[in-house]
Amino acid sequence: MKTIFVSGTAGSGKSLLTSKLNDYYTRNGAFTAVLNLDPGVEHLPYTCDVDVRDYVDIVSIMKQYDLGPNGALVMANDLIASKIDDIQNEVNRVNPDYLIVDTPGQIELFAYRSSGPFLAENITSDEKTSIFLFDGALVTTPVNFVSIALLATSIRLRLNLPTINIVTKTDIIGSRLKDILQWSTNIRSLENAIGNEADGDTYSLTTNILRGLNLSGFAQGLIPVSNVTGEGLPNLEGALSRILNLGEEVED
Ligand SMILES: Nc1nc2c(ncn2[C@@H]2O[C@H](COP(=O)(O)OP(=O)(O)O)[C@@H](O)[C@H]2O)c(=O)[nH]1
Ligand SMILES: [Mg+2]
Repeated sequence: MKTIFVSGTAGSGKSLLTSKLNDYYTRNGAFTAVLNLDPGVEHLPYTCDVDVRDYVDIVSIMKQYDLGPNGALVMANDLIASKIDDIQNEVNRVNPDYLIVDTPGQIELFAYRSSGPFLAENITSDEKTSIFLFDGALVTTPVNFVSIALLATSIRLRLNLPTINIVTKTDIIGSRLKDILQWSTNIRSLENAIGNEADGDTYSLTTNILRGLNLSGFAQGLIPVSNVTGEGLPNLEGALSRILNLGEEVED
């Protein structure tokens, strides 16, 4: 089994991508399963094979511990780690070729508390990787782009997995996609764009962060993906395959 964690900011398209990737692999003859790790989600665009909500229930946590929704979400995310044996047993029963893991809407609850890194480390799998979603609707200015790139790097640090960075919602951002893709590979063009947008403290902070990110190997480019039209999914599958299968791709 190979495991793919889908991470990114709230609303960046994690759940929709999980669904599309699941369909894509299935259409191409691979046996996949989906694990939902979001204890707070109400509607999902796919049918879960394994669902953390079967083990952690937000409403009963709110009642039992007299917590509001935010406190209950924090607690629910922390409780996920204690359910890893149950989750692993269920995954083993399904025993897919690929397990796609949809992570909680609020990425900081998953990645910066202990449960996310614990799960990423301890789930038993031949290979593991993470996809980080840059929300196409958010990264339309160079300063926002660098902020999200910093977050992507920070999440990579926390989950400690090889990471593929993608930009989503390419169907709604039109010609801005061209700039975003150029910024993601050409640090100089990004620095110039930052210079046009920002000055003073914002300029120096953004460019200094960028240089640090660059030294940590950030400028690998983003794979453009639309979860609505499916554009870019074959490229994403290819990139996943290079990490998970040492280059062998599923049939298209
Ligand atoms: N146009 C467009 N909308 C998208 C795309 N990906 C996600 N969405 C929409 O963005 C919203 C949030 O997506 P969701 O998958 O729930 O994000 P999550 O919080 O990261 O799991 C939903 O309304 C999706 O339909 C995309 O590639 N293109
Ligand atoms: Mg989601």
